[in-house]
Amino acid sequence: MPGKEMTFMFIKPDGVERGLIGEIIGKIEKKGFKIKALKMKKLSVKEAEELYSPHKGKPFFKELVNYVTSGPIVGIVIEGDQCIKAIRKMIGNTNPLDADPGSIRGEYALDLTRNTVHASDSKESFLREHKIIFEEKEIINF
Ligand code: FUP
Repeated sequence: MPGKEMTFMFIKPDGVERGLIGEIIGKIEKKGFKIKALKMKKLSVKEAEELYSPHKGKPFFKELVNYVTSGPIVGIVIEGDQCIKAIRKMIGNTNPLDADPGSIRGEYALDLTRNTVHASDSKESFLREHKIIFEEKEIINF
């Protein structure tokens, strides 16, 4: 596979609360991508601030950290051909009202903050973000 790479995604508290874990993971698997690591956890404030550190100082930062620590999330490491770009396309625009109807945010979300999923937007983001949730030994090679 020439463009094989990994990306990081997590299902946010609204997605977990509404019982969308299976549907979201199902979409990733049906697309042909491989799940390499999976973990449900409640983020600490420190972990959430680290995850969203590029947005530190922005007016929505505190609300975002409060929200993302309000309930459990499901972290996912995904592998496949050009999966960084492909998964970003599958999750849709940040604002669910602008997300394509077939995308995860387009299908399941209405609110800019409670927008159901996150996915890394670059290799650098993947490398930084997945380490907040996963240890390297938790990524399974098979
Ligand atoms: P994305 O990469 O699509 O998750 O979008 P961004 O990195 O631009 O934003 C990070 C998170 O901040 C998004 F999930 C939504 C949230 N956000 C707000 O809550 N309010 C805003 O005004 C902008 C973004």
